Amino acid sequence: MERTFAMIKPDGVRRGLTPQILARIQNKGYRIVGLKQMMISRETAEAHYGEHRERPFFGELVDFITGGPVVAIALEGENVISGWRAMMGATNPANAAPGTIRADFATTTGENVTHGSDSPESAERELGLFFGEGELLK
Ligand SMILES: Nc1nc2c(ncn2[C@@H]2O[C@H](COP(=O)(O)OP(=O)(O)OP(=O)(O)O)[C@@H](O)[C@H]2O)c(=O)[nH]1
Ligand SMILES: [Mg+2]
Repeated sequence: MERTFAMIKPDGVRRGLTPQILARIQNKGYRIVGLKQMMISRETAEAHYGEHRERPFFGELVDFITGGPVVAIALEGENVISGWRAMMGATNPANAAPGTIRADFATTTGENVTHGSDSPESAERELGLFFGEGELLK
């Protein structure tokens, strides 16, 4: 059984998409083992997106992700790391397959509604960044 870190980004929260996205997760059958609405500090945002530090859009990305509340989610399930990425669809909503979250709810790469860890290593790192010891269900 795998765990991954998922997030509803500020655009998704602001647009009232939280219930629909949580419903998709629960309809799929993933178990929510951590869930909180929160503001992300600049420090946490820069650590979370550290791999993109040298990219031209890094400042914009950090401004966006710290610009309003997000919903941080820890998910558990069989192959949930790739499964949640598949439910989100391609990074650029224009390339996302119909039925995916990014295809159904977003139009731009910069505001693409959700995040999902891209590997077991990222999942472990990001879960540790957003959830403290004892905060997640056993
Ligand atoms: N403004 C802007 N944002 C970008 C661009 N490329 C990527 N991003 C943002 O940076 C985030 C992280 O990029 P990636 O990690 O490559 O994409 P991803 O893994 O599909 O998305 P995340 O789940 O958010 O990590 C994306 O989700 C976008 O929101 C870009 O060219 N311009
Ligand atoms: Mg990524």
